[in-house]
Amino acid sequence: MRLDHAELRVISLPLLKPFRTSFGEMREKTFVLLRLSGEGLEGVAEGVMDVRPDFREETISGALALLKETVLPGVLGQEFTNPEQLTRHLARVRGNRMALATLEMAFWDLWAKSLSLPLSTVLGGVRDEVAVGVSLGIQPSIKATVESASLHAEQGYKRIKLKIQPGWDVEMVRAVKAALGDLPVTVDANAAYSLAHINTLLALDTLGLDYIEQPLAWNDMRDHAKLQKLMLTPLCLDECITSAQDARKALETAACRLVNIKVGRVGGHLEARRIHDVAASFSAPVWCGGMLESGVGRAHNIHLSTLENFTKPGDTSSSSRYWARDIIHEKLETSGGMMPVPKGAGIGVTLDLPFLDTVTQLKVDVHP
Ligand code: OSB
Ligand code: MG
Repeated sequence: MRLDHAELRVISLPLLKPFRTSFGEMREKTFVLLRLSGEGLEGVAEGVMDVRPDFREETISGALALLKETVLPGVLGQEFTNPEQLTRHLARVRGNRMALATLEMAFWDLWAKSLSLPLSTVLGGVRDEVAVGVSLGIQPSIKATVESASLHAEQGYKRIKLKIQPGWDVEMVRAVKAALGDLPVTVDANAAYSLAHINTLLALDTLGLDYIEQPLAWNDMRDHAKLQKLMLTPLCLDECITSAQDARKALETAACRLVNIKVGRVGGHLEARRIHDVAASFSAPVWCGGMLESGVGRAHNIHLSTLENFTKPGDTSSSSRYWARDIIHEKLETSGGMMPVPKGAGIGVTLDLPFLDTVTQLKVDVHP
């Protein structure tokens, strides 16, 4: 596959409801969209970098500059036979996994299209629908949280994940657990705690949570290993894991017992699949996380989630929970907590270009 042209856009989509985590509140989702063309076909992907480096260190402006000035000029006009070959070429870039993932994922879409196969088939997926839960942001009250959790449980979502932070944790989680009965409940702290909060963390350990996601610092596996020793509840790492090597070290040192795989965080589908395989070798389950993606990132996540060891429900819930209007024509909606895998070649979704133009803040063309 010869790569001919790339178009980078910055898109901003208003969220139906603000999404609050321990690191801040999002009212709209701003992201980089890449359209990559070669041999008369087009692959698309979105980056999961944010405007500010408050989830991990990458930013939209940094990723745009790197892609436009360094990474894309290095691949346009070149021939890549498969994603492995592209990834070997990209390995010269240190870090910047989110920026690289944007290109790698667009290439997988393009490559799968050139084979006239769905991405899930090319990746080695084993199912045509994937189990999903929801991630609920920090709400104004416990009552509002219990109501939202119950509503999503009624809609059939397979687990409820609650965002927590110091002061918004044990009491709230206890109330939701009491309302939901046997439905799996998890919490995600987005790195808001330290070992100084050990009493709160040990209280969370008594609540029957399925797992606790990234309680401690975004770059600190060591303290997670200390904490896991003191807890019965499995820890799940998100921010800490950017590669299969990270996942191997985390599982080897028991810093976690399962992994949230975000394809956009780890450099793309190839690395995501390696993490999936490493976890399987430790008999550790994985699940597919989300970053409030538009339909494009959502479709990539769904295809990835068809791999065998994605045995825990992911975060790829219905698009209509996030947007009044998505940037793709297809509807990505769950029923009974199951998200169907989009049919057709590649990621199986198509851009609504007239609408996309109305939400585009910046557009850059890159030629060989
Ligand atoms: O930590 O999983 C996270 C959203 C933005 C940034 C980080 C995270 C999240 C979510 C939402 O939990 C997942 C989703 O609904 O896409
Ligand atoms: Mg998380």
